[in-house]
Amino acid sequence: MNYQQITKVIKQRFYNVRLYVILSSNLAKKPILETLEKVIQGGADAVQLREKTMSDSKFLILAKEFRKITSQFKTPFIVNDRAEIAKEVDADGLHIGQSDISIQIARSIIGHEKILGVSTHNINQARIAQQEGADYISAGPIFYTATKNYEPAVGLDYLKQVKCEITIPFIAIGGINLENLGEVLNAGGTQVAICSAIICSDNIIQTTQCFKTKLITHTV
Ligand code: 3NM
Repeated sequence: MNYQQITKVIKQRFYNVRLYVILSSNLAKKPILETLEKVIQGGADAVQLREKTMSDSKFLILAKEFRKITSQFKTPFIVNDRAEIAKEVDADGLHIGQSDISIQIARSIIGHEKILGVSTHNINQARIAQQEGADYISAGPIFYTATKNYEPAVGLDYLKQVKCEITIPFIAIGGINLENLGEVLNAGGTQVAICSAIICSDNIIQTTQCFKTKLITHTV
């Protein structure tokens, strides 16, 4: 397979991503690269590096390490927010928020072969992201989360709306843990992004495995 074919396969694979784990070094209990290896071992289908306060130079070094490890395990690797770095380290994709660069600019930097994800908090944003060419959206925060405490929880109704209308993959996010995962699944959220419930847990591998098992064994 040539490079473009591989990227196409990764884009297709995003439809099958059940467990998407978001990693931030200021939240993780263990060193960040150890955390990364453990979430991959536990069965994460994709990972995102999200470092809101780190300098670009430090982020670049870390993103290169992430690229090495994720390539080894063939785990899709998405960079949060920093399009130029996503391009430089040849990440599989970029995730942008509503107040980051536009979808058009993001696309012009990373190209059409890479995955582009967009955070959405209401159905209008979801419609626009889909129209403008996002490969997936995140929908949330479903529940209150200290990880993004400035964004009010939107609840499960938003997820149900997205499920009815949106045709690209949608990832439920925000305050999801092993206790409330069932509610998300019952509302139609079969793809989830998890940060603190996994990276702050005492046993990262086991917690990741528990999420994965619940996700893949759920039947509607
Ligand atoms: N984005 P946790 S919620 C990074 O709704 C992020 O756009 C959100 O972390 C959104 O699993 C969120 O610890 C935090 O709640 C996810």
